[in-house]
Amino acid sequence: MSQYVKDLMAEVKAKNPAQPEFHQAVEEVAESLSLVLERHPEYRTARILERMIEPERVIMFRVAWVDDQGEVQINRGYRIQMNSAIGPYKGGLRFHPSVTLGILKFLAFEQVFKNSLTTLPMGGSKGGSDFDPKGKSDLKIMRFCQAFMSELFRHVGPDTDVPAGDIGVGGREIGYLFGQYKRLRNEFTGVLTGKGLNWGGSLVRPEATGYGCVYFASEMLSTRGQTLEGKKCLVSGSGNVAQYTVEKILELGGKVLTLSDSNGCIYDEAGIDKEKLAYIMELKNVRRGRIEDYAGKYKSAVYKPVDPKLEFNPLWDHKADCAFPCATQNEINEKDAANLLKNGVYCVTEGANMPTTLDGVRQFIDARILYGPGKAANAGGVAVSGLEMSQNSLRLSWTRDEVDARLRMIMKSIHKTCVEVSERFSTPGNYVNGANIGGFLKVADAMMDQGVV
Ligand code: NDP
Ligand code: 2IT
Repeated sequence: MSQYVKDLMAEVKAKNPAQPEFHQAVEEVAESLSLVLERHPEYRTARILERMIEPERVIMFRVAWVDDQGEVQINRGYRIQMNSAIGPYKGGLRFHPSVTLGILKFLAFEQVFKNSLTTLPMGGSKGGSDFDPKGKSDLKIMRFCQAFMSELFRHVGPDTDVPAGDIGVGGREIGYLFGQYKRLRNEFTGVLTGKGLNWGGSLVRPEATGYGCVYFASEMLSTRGQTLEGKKCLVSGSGNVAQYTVEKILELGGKVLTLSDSNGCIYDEAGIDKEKLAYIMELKNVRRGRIEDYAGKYKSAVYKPVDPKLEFNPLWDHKADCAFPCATQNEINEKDAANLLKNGVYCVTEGANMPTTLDGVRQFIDARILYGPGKAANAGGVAVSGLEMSQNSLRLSWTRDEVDARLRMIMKSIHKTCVEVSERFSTPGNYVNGANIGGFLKVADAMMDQGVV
Protein backbone atom coordinates (compact mmCIF):
# COMPACT_ATOMS: atom_id res chain seq x y z
CA MET A 1 0.00 0.00 0.00
CA SER A 2 1.48 3.40 -0.96
CA GLN A 3 2.01 6.11 1.66
CA TYR A 4 -0.68 8.18 -0.07
CA VAL A 5 -3.28 5.40 0.32
CA LYS A 6 -2.20 4.78 3.94
CA ASP A 7 -2.64 8.44 4.85
CA LEU A 8 -5.95 8.68 3.01
CA MET A 9 -7.33 5.57 4.72
CA ALA A 10 -6.26 6.81 8.16
CA GLU A 11 -8.20 10.00 7.52
CA VAL A 12 -11.25 8.17 6.12
CA LYS A 13 -11.38 5.91 9.19
CA ALA A 14 -10.96 8.78 11.65
CA LYS A 15 -13.61 10.89 9.94
CA ASN A 16 -16.13 8.11 9.32
CA PRO A 17 -15.95 5.80 12.33
CA ALA A 18 -18.10 2.64 12.44
CA GLN A 19 -18.52 2.53 8.66
CA PRO A 20 -16.41 -0.54 7.78
CA GLU A 21 -18.10 -1.19 4.42
CA PHE A 22 -17.44 2.39 3.34
CA HIS A 23 -13.76 2.06 4.38
CA GLN A 24 -13.54 -1.17 2.39
CA ALA A 25 -15.00 0.35 -0.81
CA VAL A 26 -12.71 3.40 -0.57
CA GLU A 27 -9.60 1.31 0.11
CA GLU A 28 -10.14 -0.87 -2.95
CA VAL A 29 -10.60 2.16 -5.20
CA ALA A 30 -7.73 4.16 -3.64
CA GLU A 31 -5.31 1.27 -4.21
CA SER A 32 -6.21 1.18 -7.91
CA LEU A 33 -6.08 4.96 -8.24
CA SER A 34 -2.62 5.32 -6.74
CA LEU A 35 -1.44 4.13 -10.19
CA VAL A 36 -3.18 7.07 -11.90
CA LEU A 37 -2.36 9.70 -9.31
CA GLU A 38 1.37 9.05 -9.74
CA ARG A 39 1.09 9.79 -13.46
CA HIS A 40 -1.41 12.64 -13.10
CA PRO A 41 -0.38 14.86 -10.18
CA GLU A 42 -2.99 17.42 -11.29
CA TYR A 43 -5.73 15.18 -9.83
CA ARG A 44 -3.89 15.13 -6.51
CA THR A 45 -3.37 18.88 -6.47
CA ALA A 46 -7.09 19.38 -7.12
CA ARG A 47 -7.80 16.78 -4.38
CA ILE A 48 -10.25 14.98 -6.64
CA LEU A 49 -10.33 11.68 -4.73
CA GLU A 50 -10.61 13.49 -1.37
CA ARG A 51 -13.64 15.33 -2.77
CA MET A 52 -15.14 12.14 -4.22
CA ILE A 53 -15.18 10.37 -0.85
CA GLU A 54 -17.17 13.20 0.72
CA PRO A 55 -20.87 12.99 -0.29
CA GLU A 56 -22.19 16.19 -1.88
CA ARG A 57 -25.22 15.84 0.39
CA VAL A 58 -26.53 13.38 3.00
CA ILE A 59 -30.23 13.42 3.80
CA MET A 60 -31.35 11.47 6.85
CA PHE A 61 -34.96 11.55 8.02
CA ARG A 62 -37.60 10.10 10.29
CA VAL A 63 -40.19 7.85 8.67
CA ALA A 64 -43.16 7.59 11.04
CA TRP A 65 -46.15 5.53 9.89
CA VAL A 66 -49.15 3.66 11.24
CA ASP A 67 -49.30 -0.07 10.47
CA ASP A 68 -52.46 -2.05 9.70
CA GLN A 69 -52.95 -2.87 13.40
CA GLY A 70 -53.04 0.85 14.16
CA GLU A 71 -49.58 0.83 15.81
CA VAL A 72 -47.12 3.68 15.30
CA GLN A 73 -43.85 2.56 13.68
CA ILE A 74 -40.66 4.56 13.30
CA ASN A 75 -37.92 3.90 10.76
CA ARG A 76 -34.95 5.85 9.53
CA GLY A 77 -34.75 7.01 5.90
CA TYR A 78 -31.66 8.11 3.94
CA ARG A 79 -30.53 9.47 0.61
CA ILE A 80 -26.82 9.89 -0.07
CA GLN A 81 -26.23 12.22 -3.03
CA MET A 82 -22.63 11.35 -3.67
CA ASN A 83 -21.53 12.96 -6.92
CA SER A 84 -23.27 14.91 -9.71
CA ALA A 85 -20.29 15.81 -11.91
CA ILE A 86 -21.50 13.92 -14.98
CA GLY A 87 -25.28 13.95 -14.56
CA PRO A 88 -28.19 13.99 -12.10
CA TYR A 89 -27.78 11.71 -9.08
CA LYS A 90 -28.91 8.15 -9.87
CA GLY A 91 -29.04 5.00 -7.76
CA GLY A 92 -31.26 2.52 -5.99
CA LEU A 93 -33.16 2.39 -2.71
CA ARG A 94 -32.57 -0.50 -0.29
CA PHE A 95 -35.11 -1.57 2.35
CA HIS A 96 -33.42 -4.02 4.71
CA PRO A 97 -32.91 -4.12 8.51
CA SER A 98 -29.12 -4.08 7.97
CA VAL A 99 -29.24 -0.64 6.31
CA THR A 100 -27.01 1.98 8.00
CA LEU A 101 -25.40 5.21 6.90
CA GLY A 102 -22.13 3.37 6.26
CA ILE A 103 -23.74 0.71 4.04
CA LEU A 104 -25.48 3.35 1.93
CA LYS A 105 -22.30 5.44 1.68
CA PHE A 106 -20.38 2.45 0.32
CA LEU A 107 -23.17 1.78 -2.18
CA ALA A 108 -23.37 5.45 -3.25
CA PHE A 109 -19.58 5.59 -3.67
CA GLU A 110 -19.57 2.45 -5.85
CA GLN A 111 -22.49 3.85 -7.85
CA VAL A 112 -20.48 6.91 -8.95
CA PHE A 113 -17.87 4.72 -10.70
CA LYS A 114 -20.45 2.26 -12.02
CA ASN A 115 -22.62 4.94 -13.56
CA SER A 116 -19.60 6.55 -15.15
CA LEU A 117 -18.66 3.20 -16.76
CA THR A 118 -22.11 2.83 -18.38
CA THR A 119 -21.26 5.62 -20.87
CA LEU A 120 -24.52 7.38 -19.88
CA PRO A 121 -24.72 10.80 -18.17
CA MET A 122 -25.60 9.81 -14.59
CA GLY A 123 -24.16 10.91 -11.24
CA GLY A 124 -24.22 8.58 -8.24
CA SER A 125 -26.49 8.22 -5.21
CA LYS A 126 -28.10 5.60 -2.98
CA GLY A 127 -30.79 5.57 -0.34
CA GLY A 128 -33.12 3.43 1.65
CA SER A 129 -34.27 2.50 5.09
CA ASP A 130 -33.81 0.00 7.91
CA PHE A 131 -37.44 -1.03 7.25
CA ASP A 132 -37.82 -4.82 6.84
CA PRO A 133 -40.39 -5.67 4.15
CA LYS A 134 -40.12 -9.42 4.80
CA GLY A 135 -43.46 -11.02 5.74
CA LYS A 136 -45.32 -7.68 5.68
CA SER A 137 -48.73 -7.25 4.02
CA ASP A 138 -49.09 -5.18 0.84
CA LEU A 139 -50.99 -2.60 2.90
CA LYS A 140 -48.10 -2.21 5.36
CA ILE A 141 -45.63 -1.90 2.51
CA MET A 142 -47.79 0.78 0.87
CA ARG A 143 -48.10 2.78 4.08
CA PHE A 144 -44.38 2.67 4.65
CA CYS A 145 -43.58 3.66 1.04
CA GLN A 146 -45.99 6.59 1.23
CA ALA A 147 -44.45 7.82 4.50
CA PHE A 148 -40.92 7.41 3.09
CA MET A 149 -41.76 9.40 -0.06
CA SER A 150 -43.51 12.12 1.97
CA GLU A 151 -40.04 13.34 2.91
CA LEU A 152 -37.94 12.07 0.00
CA PHE A 153 -40.04 13.90 -2.63
CA ARG A 154 -38.44 17.27 -1.74
CA HIS A 155 -34.97 15.99 -2.56
CA VAL A 156 -35.50 14.08 -5.83
CA GLY A 157 -36.78 14.81 -9.33
CA PRO A 158 -36.15 13.76 -12.94
CA ASP A 159 -33.30 16.29 -13.37
CA THR A 160 -32.06 16.16 -9.75
CA ASP A 161 -31.96 12.61 -8.42
CA VAL A 162 -33.69 9.50 -9.79
CA PRO A 163 -34.05 6.56 -7.37
CA ALA A 164 -34.74 2.94 -8.37
CA GLY A 165 -34.85 -0.52 -6.75
CA ASP A 166 -32.27 -2.53 -4.84
CA ILE A 167 -32.58 -5.16 -2.07
CA GLY A 168 -36.18 -5.17 -0.79
CA VAL A 169 -37.35 -2.65 -3.37
CA GLY A 170 -38.89 -4.09 -6.55
CA GLY A 171 -41.79 -3.29 -8.85
CA ARG A 172 -44.39 -3.22 -6.06
CA GLU A 173 -42.47 -0.70 -3.93
CA ILE A 174 -41.56 1.50 -6.94
CA GLY A 175 -45.30 1.66 -7.75
CA TYR A 176 -46.27 2.85 -4.26
CA LEU A 177 -43.37 5.34 -4.16
CA PHE A 178 -44.28 6.74 -7.59
CA GLY A 179 -47.96 7.08 -6.66
CA GLN A 180 -47.08 9.13 -3.61
CA TYR A 181 -44.58 11.33 -5.49
CA LYS A 182 -47.19 12.06 -8.16
CA ARG A 183 -49.79 12.93 -5.53
CA LEU A 184 -47.47 15.33 -3.70
CA ARG A 185 -46.03 17.06 -6.78
CA ASN A 186 -49.02 16.83 -9.12
CA GLU A 187 -46.57 15.83 -11.85
CA PHE A 188 -46.22 12.68 -13.95
CA THR A 189 -42.46 12.53 -14.52
CA GLY A 190 -39.71 9.94 -14.74
CA VAL A 191 -38.64 10.49 -11.12
CA LEU A 192 -38.08 6.76 -10.49
CA THR A 193 -36.92 3.93 -12.72
CA GLY A 194 -38.12 0.35 -12.65
CA LYS A 195 -41.68 1.56 -13.20
CA GLY A 196 -44.51 -0.65 -14.50
CA LEU A 197 -44.59 -1.14 -18.27
CA ASN A 198 -47.92 0.61 -18.73
CA TRP A 199 -46.90 3.74 -16.79
CA GLY A 200 -43.48 4.67 -18.10
CA GLY A 201 -41.28 1.67 -17.33
CA SER A 202 -38.80 0.20 -19.80
CA LEU A 203 -38.87 -3.28 -21.25
CA VAL A 204 -35.89 -5.36 -20.00
CA ARG A 205 -35.36 -3.23 -16.83
CA PRO A 206 -36.38 -6.11 -14.50
CA GLU A 207 -34.03 -8.48 -16.34
CA ALA A 208 -31.22 -5.96 -16.94
CA THR A 209 -28.86 -6.50 -13.99
CA GLY A 210 -28.89 -10.29 -14.28
CA TYR A 211 -28.70 -10.34 -18.08
CA GLY A 212 -25.97 -7.68 -18.08
CA CYS A 213 -23.96 -9.66 -15.55
CA VAL A 214 -24.04 -12.76 -17.77
CA TYR A 215 -23.17 -10.69 -20.86
CA PHE A 216 -20.15 -9.41 -18.91
CA ALA A 217 -19.14 -12.98 -17.97
CA SER A 218 -19.43 -13.99 -21.63
CA GLU A 219 -17.16 -11.12 -22.63
CA MET A 220 -14.57 -12.15 -20.04
CA LEU A 221 -14.74 -15.81 -21.15
CA SER A 222 -14.35 -14.77 -24.79
CA THR A 223 -10.88 -13.35 -23.98
CA ARG A 224 -9.92 -17.01 -23.42
CA GLY A 225 -11.81 -18.25 -26.46
CA GLN A 226 -14.60 -19.72 -24.31
CA THR A 227 -18.39 -19.42 -23.88
CA LEU A 228 -20.84 -20.31 -21.12
CA GLU A 229 -22.00 -23.41 -23.01
CA GLY A 230 -21.71 -26.42 -20.67
CA LYS A 231 -20.19 -24.41 -17.80
CA LYS A 232 -21.15 -25.33 -14.24
CA CYS A 233 -22.27 -22.18 -12.40
CA LEU A 234 -22.78 -21.33 -8.72
CA VAL A 235 -25.29 -18.51 -8.19
CA SER A 236 -26.17 -16.98 -4.80
CA GLY A 237 -29.30 -15.05 -3.82
CA SER A 238 -32.75 -15.73 -5.28
CA GLY A 239 -34.07 -12.20 -5.79
CA ASN A 240 -34.24 -10.01 -8.86
CA VAL A 241 -30.58 -10.19 -9.88
CA ALA A 242 -30.14 -13.91 -9.18
CA GLN A 243 -33.31 -14.91 -11.06
CA TYR A 244 -32.40 -13.19 -14.32
CA THR A 245 -28.76 -14.23 -14.02
CA VAL A 246 -29.99 -17.84 -13.95
CA GLU A 247 -32.38 -17.22 -16.87
CA LYS A 248 -29.59 -15.90 -19.10
CA ILE A 249 -27.05 -18.58 -18.07
CA LEU A 250 -29.62 -21.24 -19.07
CA GLU A 251 -30.28 -19.47 -22.38
CA LEU A 252 -26.55 -19.55 -23.15
CA GLY A 253 -26.26 -23.26 -22.34
CA GLY A 254 -24.76 -23.13 -18.83
CA LYS A 255 -25.76 -25.32 -15.89
CA VAL A 256 -26.85 -23.67 -12.61
CA LEU A 257 -26.30 -25.67 -9.42
CA THR A 258 -27.06 -23.36 -6.48
CA LEU A 259 -29.22 -20.52 -5.12
CA SER A 260 -29.75 -19.04 -1.65
CA ASP A 261 -31.59 -16.58 0.56
CA SER A 262 -30.80 -15.11 3.94
CA ASN A 263 -31.82 -18.35 5.70
CA GLY A 264 -29.82 -20.86 3.68
CA CYS A 265 -28.77 -22.31 0.33
CA ILE A 266 -29.72 -25.15 -2.01
CA TYR A 267 -27.48 -27.35 -4.16
CA ASP A 268 -29.27 -29.15 -7.00
CA GLU A 269 -26.93 -31.62 -8.66
CA ALA A 270 -29.41 -32.15 -11.51
CA GLY A 271 -29.27 -28.43 -12.31
CA ILE A 272 -31.87 -25.67 -12.00
CA ASP A 273 -33.65 -25.73 -15.36
CA LYS A 274 -36.27 -23.36 -16.85
CA GLU A 275 -39.19 -25.09 -15.16
CA LYS A 276 -37.49 -24.98 -11.75
CA LEU A 277 -36.64 -21.32 -12.31
CA ALA A 278 -40.32 -20.58 -13.00
CA TYR A 279 -41.12 -22.26 -9.66
CA ILE A 280 -38.53 -20.06 -7.89
CA MET A 281 -39.92 -16.89 -9.48
CA GLU A 282 -43.42 -17.77 -8.32
CA LEU A 283 -42.12 -18.77 -4.86
CA LYS A 284 -40.09 -15.58 -4.37
CA ASN A 285 -42.06 -12.93 -6.29
CA VAL A 286 -45.66 -14.01 -5.68
CA ARG A 287 -45.78 -16.17 -2.54
CA ARG A 288 -42.69 -14.45 -1.07
CA GLY A 289 -41.57 -17.78 0.41
CA ARG A 290 -38.21 -19.27 1.41
CA ILE A 291 -35.66 -21.10 -0.76
CA GLU A 292 -35.88 -24.06 1.63
CA ASP A 293 -39.20 -24.99 -0.06
CA TYR A 294 -37.26 -25.75 -3.26
CA ALA A 295 -35.61 -28.78 -1.65
CA GLY A 296 -39.02 -30.00 -0.52
CA LYS A 297 -40.28 -29.92 -4.10
CA TYR A 298 -37.21 -31.15 -6.01
CA LYS A 299 -35.59 -34.28 -4.56
CA SER A 300 -32.32 -33.76 -6.44
CA ALA A 301 -31.68 -30.70 -4.21
CA VAL A 302 -30.10 -30.46 -0.77
CA TYR A 303 -30.85 -27.51 1.56
CA LYS A 304 -28.36 -26.17 4.10
CA PRO A 305 -29.56 -23.56 6.60
CA VAL A 306 -27.18 -20.74 7.52
CA ASP A 307 -24.92 -21.93 10.33
CA PRO A 308 -23.47 -18.94 12.22
CA LYS A 309 -20.69 -21.19 13.59
CA LEU A 310 -19.36 -21.94 10.09
CA GLU A 311 -16.57 -19.64 8.89
CA PHE A 312 -17.47 -20.23 5.25
CA ASN A 313 -20.57 -20.39 3.06
CA PRO A 314 -21.17 -23.97 1.82
CA LEU A 315 -22.70 -22.54 -1.37
CA TRP A 316 -19.19 -21.68 -2.62
CA ASP A 317 -17.76 -25.09 -1.74
CA HIS A 318 -18.74 -27.09 -4.85
CA LYS A 319 -16.84 -28.05 -8.01
CA ALA A 320 -17.72 -25.54 -10.74
CA ASP A 321 -16.36 -23.27 -13.49
CA CYS A 322 -18.12 -19.96 -12.82
CA ALA A 323 -19.54 -18.14 -9.79
CA PHE A 324 -22.12 -15.35 -9.76
CA PRO A 325 -22.58 -13.81 -6.27
CA CYS A 326 -25.98 -12.08 -6.53
CA ALA A 327 -27.17 -11.64 -2.91
CA THR A 328 -25.36 -9.02 -0.84
CA GLN A 329 -22.06 -7.43 0.29
CA ASN A 330 -19.22 -9.53 1.71
CA GLU A 331 -20.85 -12.87 0.95
CA ILE A 332 -17.48 -14.23 -0.28
CA ASN A 333 -14.87 -14.05 2.47
CA GLU A 334 -11.23 -15.13 2.49
CA LYS A 335 -12.16 -18.79 3.11
CA ASP A 336 -14.91 -18.77 0.46
CA ALA A 337 -12.52 -17.32 -2.13
CA ALA A 338 -10.01 -20.07 -1.31
CA ASN A 339 -12.76 -22.69 -1.62
CA LEU A 340 -13.83 -21.36 -5.01
CA LEU A 341 -10.27 -21.49 -6.33
CA LYS A 342 -9.73 -24.97 -4.85
CA ASN A 343 -12.90 -26.17 -6.59
CA GLY A 344 -11.71 -25.02 -10.00
CA VAL A 345 -13.77 -21.84 -10.38
CA TYR A 346 -11.94 -19.51 -12.77
CA CYS A 347 -14.60 -16.93 -13.62
CA VAL A 348 -16.28 -14.85 -10.87
CA THR A 349 -18.81 -12.24 -12.03
CA GLU A 350 -20.43 -10.04 -9.38
CA GLY A 351 -24.16 -9.37 -9.72
CA ALA A 352 -24.24 -8.00 -6.16
CA ASN A 353 -22.46 -4.86 -4.95
CA MET A 354 -19.10 -5.60 -3.27
CA PRO A 355 -19.91 -9.27 -2.53
CA THR A 356 -16.21 -10.11 -2.03
CA THR A 357 -14.08 -8.99 0.91
CA LEU A 358 -10.72 -7.30 0.21
CA ASP A 359 -8.85 -10.53 1.11
CA GLY A 360 -11.03 -12.46 -1.32
CA VAL A 361 -10.44 -9.93 -4.10
CA ARG A 362 -6.67 -10.15 -3.61
CA GLN A 363 -6.78 -13.94 -3.93
CA PHE A 364 -8.74 -13.76 -7.21
CA ILE A 365 -6.30 -11.23 -8.62
CA ASP A 366 -3.23 -13.18 -7.52
CA ALA A 367 -4.70 -16.34 -9.07
CA ARG A 368 -5.26 -14.38 -12.34
CA ILE A 369 -8.76 -15.76 -12.79
CA LEU A 370 -11.41 -13.84 -14.72
CA TYR A 371 -12.78 -11.63 -11.95
CA GLY A 372 -15.44 -9.05 -12.89
CA PRO A 373 -16.09 -6.65 -9.97
CA GLY A 374 -19.67 -5.51 -9.29
CA LYS A 375 -19.25 -1.92 -10.41
CA ALA A 376 -18.52 -3.21 -13.92
CA ALA A 377 -20.41 -6.50 -14.03
CA ASN A 378 -23.72 -5.38 -12.49
CA ALA A 379 -23.91 -2.00 -14.26
CA GLY A 380 -26.54 -3.33 -16.69
CA GLY A 381 -29.33 -2.53 -14.22
CA VAL A 382 -28.55 1.14 -13.86
CA ALA A 383 -27.68 1.33 -17.57
CA VAL A 384 -31.21 0.27 -18.52
CA SER A 385 -32.49 2.68 -15.86
CA GLY A 386 -30.64 5.34 -17.87
CA LEU A 387 -32.40 4.08 -21.00
CA GLU A 388 -35.73 4.29 -19.15
CA MET A 389 -34.94 7.95 -18.37
CA SER A 390 -34.18 8.61 -22.06
CA GLN A 391 -37.46 6.98 -23.14
CA ASN A 392 -39.38 9.02 -20.54
CA SER A 393 -37.79 12.24 -21.80
CA LEU A 394 -38.62 11.35 -25.40
CA ARG A 395 -42.13 10.25 -24.34
CA LEU A 396 -41.86 7.02 -26.28
CA SER A 397 -40.82 3.45 -25.63
CA TRP A 398 -38.34 1.23 -27.39
CA THR A 399 -38.97 -2.43 -28.23
CA ARG A 400 -37.57 -5.30 -26.17
CA ASP A 401 -34.99 -6.08 -28.86
CA GLU A 402 -33.88 -2.47 -29.06
CA VAL A 403 -33.31 -2.17 -25.29
CA ASP A 404 -31.63 -5.57 -25.08
CA ALA A 405 -29.31 -4.67 -27.98
CA ARG A 406 -28.34 -1.41 -26.23
CA LEU A 407 -27.74 -3.30 -22.97
CA ARG A 408 -25.44 -5.75 -24.77
CA MET A 409 -23.57 -2.91 -26.41
CA ILE A 410 -23.12 -1.13 -23.07
CA MET A 411 -21.83 -4.28 -21.32
CA LYS A 412 -19.41 -4.86 -24.22
CA SER A 413 -18.21 -1.28 -23.94
CA ILE A 414 -17.72 -1.53 -20.15
CA HIS A 415 -15.70 -4.70 -20.69
CA LYS A 416 -13.59 -2.99 -23.37
CA THR A 417 -12.94 -0.01 -21.08
CA CYS A 418 -11.83 -2.34 -18.27
CA VAL A 419 -9.47 -4.24 -20.58
CA GLU A 420 -7.97 -1.15 -22.23
CA VAL A 421 -7.55 0.81 -19.00
CA SER A 422 -5.98 -2.16 -17.22
CA GLU A 423 -3.47 -2.45 -20.08
CA ARG A 424 -2.69 1.26 -19.93
CA PHE A 425 -2.23 1.61 -16.18
CA SER A 426 -1.70 -1.84 -14.64
CA THR A 427 -1.65 -5.58 -15.40
CA PRO A 428 -3.72 -6.57 -18.45
CA GLY A 429 -6.80 -8.50 -17.35
CA ASN A 430 -7.01 -6.83 -13.94
CA TYR A 431 -10.67 -5.81 -14.15
CA VAL A 432 -10.60 -4.26 -10.66
CA ASN A 433 -8.05 -1.66 -11.69
CA GLY A 434 -9.74 -1.34 -15.09
CA ALA A 435 -13.16 -0.58 -13.59
CA ASN A 436 -11.92 1.70 -10.81
CA ILE A 437 -9.65 3.76 -13.05
CA GLY A 438 -12.02 3.72 -16.05
CA GLY A 439 -14.92 4.92 -13.89
CA PHE A 440 -12.73 7.52 -12.14
CA LEU A 441 -11.25 9.27 -15.19
CA LYS A 442 -14.54 10.52 -16.65
CA VAL A 443 -15.79 11.86 -13.30
CA ALA A 444 -12.40 13.35 -12.40
CA ASP A 445 -12.11 15.21 -15.71
CA ALA A 446 -15.65 16.60 -15.32
CA MET A 447 -14.76 17.77 -11.80
CA MET A 448 -11.58 19.42 -13.09
CA ASP A 449 -13.63 21.25 -15.75
CA GLN A 450 -16.25 22.44 -13.23
CA GLY A 451 -13.85 24.02 -10.72
CA VAL A 452 -13.68 23.53 -6.96
CA VAL A 453 -17.22 22.71 -5.87
P1 NDP B 1 -33.66 -8.68 -3.90
O1 NDP B 1 -34.22 -8.08 -2.70
O2 NDP B 1 -34.53 -8.95 -5.07
O3 NDP B 1 -32.91 -10.04 -3.55
C1 NDP B 1 -31.89 -10.08 -2.61
C2 NDP B 1 -31.48 -11.52 -2.38
O4 NDP B 1 -30.33 -11.57 -1.54
C3 NDP B 1 -32.54 -12.33 -1.68
O5 NDP B 1 -32.42 -13.67 -2.08
C4 NDP B 1 -32.16 -12.13 -0.22
O6 NDP B 1 -32.65 -13.15 0.62
C5 NDP B 1 -30.66 -12.17 -0.30
N1 NDP B 1 -30.09 -11.36 0.80
C6 NDP B 1 -30.32 -10.04 1.04
N2 NDP B 1 -29.66 -9.62 2.14
C7 NDP B 1 -29.01 -10.70 2.59
C8 NDP B 1 -28.15 -10.91 3.69
N3 NDP B 1 -27.83 -9.91 4.54
N4 NDP B 1 -27.63 -12.15 3.84
C9 NDP B 1 -27.95 -13.16 2.97
N5 NDP B 1 -28.75 -13.01 1.91
C10 NDP B 1 -29.28 -11.81 1.72
O7 NDP B 1 -32.44 -7.72 -4.34
P2 NDP B 1 -31.64 -7.66 -5.70
O8 NDP B 1 -31.63 -8.99 -6.36
O9 NDP B 1 -32.12 -6.49 -6.44
O10 NDP B 1 -30.18 -7.31 -5.17
C11 NDP B 1 -29.16 -8.28 -4.97
C12 NDP B 1 -27.80 -7.62 -5.04
O11 NDP B 1 -27.63 -7.03 -6.34
C13 NDP B 1 -27.56 -6.47 -4.04
O12 NDP B 1 -26.19 -6.46 -3.69
C14 NDP B 1 -27.86 -5.23 -4.88
O13 NDP B 1 -27.22 -4.09 -4.36
C15 NDP B 1 -27.27 -5.65 -6.21
N6 NDP B 1 -27.74 -4.93 -7.39
C16 NDP B 1 -29.06 -4.83 -7.69
C17 NDP B 1 -29.47 -4.17 -8.84
C18 NDP B 1 -30.89 -4.11 -9.26
O14 NDP B 1 -31.16 -3.59 -10.35
N7 NDP B 1 -31.83 -4.62 -8.51
C19 NDP B 1 -28.50 -3.52 -9.72
C20 NDP B 1 -27.12 -3.74 -9.35
C21 NDP B 1 -26.79 -4.40 -8.22
P3 NDP B 1 -34.07 -12.97 1.38
O15 NDP B 1 -35.11 -13.37 0.37
O16 NDP B 1 -33.97 -13.89 2.53
O17 NDP B 1 -34.15 -11.53 1.79
O1 2IT C 1 -26.87 -0.96 -7.48
C1 2IT C 1 -27.48 -0.59 -8.50
O2 2IT C 1 -26.89 -0.26 -9.53
C2 2IT C 1 -28.95 -0.56 -8.46
N1 2IT C 1 -29.52 -0.95 -7.45
C3 2IT C 1 -29.73 -0.03 -9.62
C4 2IT C 1 -29.75 1.47 -9.60
C5 2IT C 1 -30.63 2.12 -10.64
O3 2IT C 1 -30.72 3.35 -10.53
O4 2IT C 1 -31.21 1.45 -11.49
